[in-house]
Amino acid sequence: MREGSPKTIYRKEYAEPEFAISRVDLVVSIFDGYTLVSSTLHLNRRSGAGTSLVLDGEGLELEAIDIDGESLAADGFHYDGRQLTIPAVPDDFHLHTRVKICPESNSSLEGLYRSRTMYCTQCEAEGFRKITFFLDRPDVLAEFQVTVEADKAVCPVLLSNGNLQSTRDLEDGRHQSVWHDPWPKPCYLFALVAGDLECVSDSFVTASGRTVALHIYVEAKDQNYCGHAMDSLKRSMRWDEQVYGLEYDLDLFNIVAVDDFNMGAMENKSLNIFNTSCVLASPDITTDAGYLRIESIVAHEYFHNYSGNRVTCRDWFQLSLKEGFTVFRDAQFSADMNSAGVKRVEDVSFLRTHQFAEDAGPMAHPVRPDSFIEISNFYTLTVYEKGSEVVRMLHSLLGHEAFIRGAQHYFRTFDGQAVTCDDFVAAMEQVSGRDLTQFRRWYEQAGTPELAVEEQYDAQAQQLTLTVSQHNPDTPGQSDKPPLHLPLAVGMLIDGQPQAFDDGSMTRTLEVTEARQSFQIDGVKSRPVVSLLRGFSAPVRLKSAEDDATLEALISADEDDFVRWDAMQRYASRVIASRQQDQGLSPSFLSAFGSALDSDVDPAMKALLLTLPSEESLADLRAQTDKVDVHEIRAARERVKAVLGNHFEDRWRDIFDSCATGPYQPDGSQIGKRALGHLAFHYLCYAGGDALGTAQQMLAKADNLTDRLAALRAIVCFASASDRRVALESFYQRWQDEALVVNQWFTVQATRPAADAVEAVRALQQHPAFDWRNPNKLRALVGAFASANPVAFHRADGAGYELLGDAIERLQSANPQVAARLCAPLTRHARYADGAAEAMRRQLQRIAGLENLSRDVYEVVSRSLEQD
Ligand code: B3K
Ligand code: ZN
Repeated sequence: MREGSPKTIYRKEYAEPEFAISRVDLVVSIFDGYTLVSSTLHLNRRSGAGTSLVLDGEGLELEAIDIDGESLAADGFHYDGRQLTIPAVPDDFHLHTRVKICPESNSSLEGLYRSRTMYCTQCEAEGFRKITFFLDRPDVLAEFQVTVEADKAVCPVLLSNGNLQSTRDLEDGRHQSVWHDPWPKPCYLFALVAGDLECVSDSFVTASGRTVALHIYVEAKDQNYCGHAMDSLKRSMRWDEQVYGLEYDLDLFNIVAVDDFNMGAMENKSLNIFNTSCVLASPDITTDAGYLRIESIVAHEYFHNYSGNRVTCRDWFQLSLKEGFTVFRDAQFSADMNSAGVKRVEDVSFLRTHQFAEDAGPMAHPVRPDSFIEISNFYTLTVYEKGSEVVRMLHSLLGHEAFIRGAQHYFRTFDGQAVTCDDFVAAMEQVSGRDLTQFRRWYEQAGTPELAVEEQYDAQAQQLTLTVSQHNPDTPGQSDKPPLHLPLAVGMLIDGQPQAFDDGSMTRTLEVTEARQSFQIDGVKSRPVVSLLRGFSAPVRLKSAEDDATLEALISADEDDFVRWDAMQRYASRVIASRQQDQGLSPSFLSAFGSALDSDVDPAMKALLLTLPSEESLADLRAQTDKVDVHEIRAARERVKAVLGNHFEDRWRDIFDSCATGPYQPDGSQIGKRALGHLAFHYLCYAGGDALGTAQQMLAKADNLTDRLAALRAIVCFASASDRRVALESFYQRWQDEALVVNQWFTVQATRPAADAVEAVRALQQHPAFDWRNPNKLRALVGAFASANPVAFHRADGAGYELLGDAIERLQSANPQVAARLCAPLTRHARYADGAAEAMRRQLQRIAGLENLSRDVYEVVSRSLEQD
């Protein structure tokens, strides 16, 4: 275990900073093997502050320090490797320091580091302190001027935030660029890039007629892969003007692609840095899902320019203020650009499978956490995805028009400030005149609320009564929680047809505020089938006991995409859990499935409807009442798939044939067709016939990665070991120079649902294309194995858990953030039966016992073990 317990930080202990920093002048000089950072801060004591100044600074080699030009004597300051303390400072002064850092040996990928041939930064949340001394907290906003210097041949491109002021050549083949950002910003938005990069350029004319230069910087080999990101950026800029009235505020917007990056992308002011996997696109290296993902991430980072940069967070507990809101904004954007129904179902499916599990586990926390040891551990599904659902509920409660006015009021009121989630809700209250006091509990209470709805129909009075009960389960540190305020959107079917309410509307939103509450609906002419939680109007578990006939009616006739999909998921989950498949599936389920097959929805939605609930979501359901046996779940699900594959074989074949597409286009119509065609092909693999022959043909003639991977996956899962090896080897030979495709190749093997995938993953860790320093490769191989291969990960002898334990041990001090994320599957140990749970805990204990355990991993592991 690490020495001394790391300190927990509490939200309630927030105190304003003692000093303001109005201006920062940095000179960053990059040399081979080390970098010098010279900083001049203009500081002002705020009223009531003490005499001493304490700055953050992690692992810096301090070479010089002076105040207003006077060098400090050795006893005039103290630096302990984490904080610099100067006991007595004036009220208004300039502090100059020079430090030496080593980007080349920075494997945490936080602060300034080297990735392949380029240098780049990642400062959010607390990486700036690894570059220079500062008040590294989001509520200190300063104007930055940055001079970057490096060897001109090694790093011809030198970038930072804001506008380029000047460039000039220096002695010894070096050069410099000076950047100035007029918008005061917290240091987590600082960025710097230096390297040998190509620039792909375009421009955008804003609503008010200003021309903004747009640049995407990539390695030369990737310069043909920027078109999709550039188009996505322009669409995002236009959308934010049209929907929120927000216009870009500088004349330059840069994106840089980097291969070694801990997450997807980062919204640094005017210098977004992207993981290559979230920006580069071409039919050969990007799947259909990848195209959509890139569009939404480019939009997300761009939207942060207002929701995050112009108005930022007061402290890191408020992270969802910018993240939840921005995820909501990017989801609105994607819904507008593509199919809104498909986007919603995909988002809900992701949230219910992964965020619900987080909320039910040891790391459960509110959207606005109360405490943390390491903030990097709180970039979670709860803060992002549940946070977005909370904003979506505000949107439903207020209506679109009032919500947008509220957002505009928020941006105007708090421009240039660091504020709280409460400020956001208050802005919404002010414009709408609504009291959102109870609604604020969504920010405070962890856990997924459970909703049960009882229906009563009075034929005489033509009245429907819905009685809604709400239960908020206990989570670590929180019990006896009061009810939440939530919108419950409902609709009706009568005689198998959507039915309007007496005011003519098809959907009515009930506002649930009590633990048990009845709603009367008048003018209902006969007993309806009730369609509940339309659009997934609140992030709750709906505990309903619909009979098969109700589910079938919803599947075949409801107007709401989510409800129809959810009814199918419920029905299929019930069938899979019931072991009914041993005797063949019931005619009523086959008829419901058949009606989904026949339904008149677009192909993308049909593909979602006909996809069985994932093994993960079945496990989540099972965990509500019992211990989870992943092997049993998989076997039952596979049997259902086989029955459906055989029963509807001719239909699948027709669908497969009719979904053939022409030359590849990543547009909505082709993407939907491919999704449905691949699903049909997948079912056909269970129906016998010559599915493998089809897969070989598909692989040979594919003109895009989506088809190629569907075929390769089928071969890897269903063909003999020797055919599998041949296909994998030839795929690798063809694509070995495309790192992003090789990552997919790793994932296909890591997720092969067979016990010996453990050995295969161990062998691939020795493959020349694998690299322990590269987070994409770690996620593609080790992450995918542990989170998406339940059969192998939960192998009875514990070899899967051990593989993950070994990887975390190897990584945890080199890259604490990535290592802490990899722990997630082990933290779910309480879900599983004794033997498995015990073996998972053994790995956690072993990690807990490591020397020099990083704060990140310590927090996750210790919280998971506390749960016992
Ligand atoms: N704000 C960044 C995430 C930073 C993560 C730091 N560990 C990306 C985003 O959400 O847009
Ligand atoms: Zn974000």
